[in-house]
Amino acid sequence: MPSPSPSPAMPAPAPSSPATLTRDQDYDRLKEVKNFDDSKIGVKGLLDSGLTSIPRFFRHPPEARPSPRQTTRPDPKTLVPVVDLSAPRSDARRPNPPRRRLRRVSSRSPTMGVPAAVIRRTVAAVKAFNEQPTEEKMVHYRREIDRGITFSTNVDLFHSKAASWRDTIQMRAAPNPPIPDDVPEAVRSELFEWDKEVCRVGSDVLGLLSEGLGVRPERLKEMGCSGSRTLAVHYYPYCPDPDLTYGLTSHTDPGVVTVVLQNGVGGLQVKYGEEWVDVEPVPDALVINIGDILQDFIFLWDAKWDANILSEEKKD
Ligand SMILES: O=C(O)CCC(=O)C(=O)O
Repeated sequence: MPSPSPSPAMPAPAPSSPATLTRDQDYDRLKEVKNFDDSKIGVKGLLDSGLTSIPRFFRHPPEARPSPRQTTRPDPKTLVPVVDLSAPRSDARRPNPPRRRLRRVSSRSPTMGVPAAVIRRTVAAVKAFNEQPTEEKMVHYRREIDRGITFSTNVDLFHSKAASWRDTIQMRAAPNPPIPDDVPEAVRSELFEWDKEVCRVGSDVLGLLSEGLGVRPERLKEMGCSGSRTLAVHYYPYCPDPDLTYGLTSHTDPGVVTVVLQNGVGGLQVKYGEEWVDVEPVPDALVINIGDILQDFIFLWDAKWDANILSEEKKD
């Protein structure tokens, strides 16, 4: 249940009344960010403290704010193909597909084999964790990843120009998972269970992508693409000023592939040319995002690795 009670350690985020925004030289952003981080209450705690407008350090500059919704956007269902991975598969090697279109794929029910009950349990546990009273949750707030698990507001809080409206549990799941006792009890079994499913889905997807690239299904895995996994569990609380900030700013993912469970929540967008296009949630589907490493592999493969990869294939 959401906690209506203010946190005992509530910082004094700059009230966002116009009076506090008059003189830039009076504004110490770093101090405000540090006060907030030291309070350990997170974005949800700020909201529960009763604030009605977001603190200044969450406000993005006018030129970088979400633009008003456009009406003539390409159909995201065409842009982000929905692929039913539960359909029977042929063992035949797929011919080289148009590779540059492999930007994002997703699948329909059954969610790449992830049982609906696992999805329900994971989402419920994450919600319960984030919506527990601030005082109980703040004991888990830490941004050092030494134990393989963090819970904080924005990993880049001290580096970004403007903060984003979300709290995140980050768990390094492989190759060195945290010891279970370091994972908050409210999400412990669920995150490990989810990771097991994602590991299998990731392996499946890497197999399909390998085939799509014209090599053996095991090839990307053999190249070390499945060796490490990080779970980023975002919680986006209600935002009183959604036009002034983001839940998550524009980025590409640094890894190989990202498996995103949208939980039926809209707001995710993908860049298409110069436009940002909504990725409407599809019931029972996961979104697969191609990360930087895989994107680089695809380019390199095209540019100069083809010969090597294919001769490797012939040796097998
Ligand atoms: O929360 C989302 O919808 C997207 C998450 C994401 O893009 C990320 O964690 O890199």
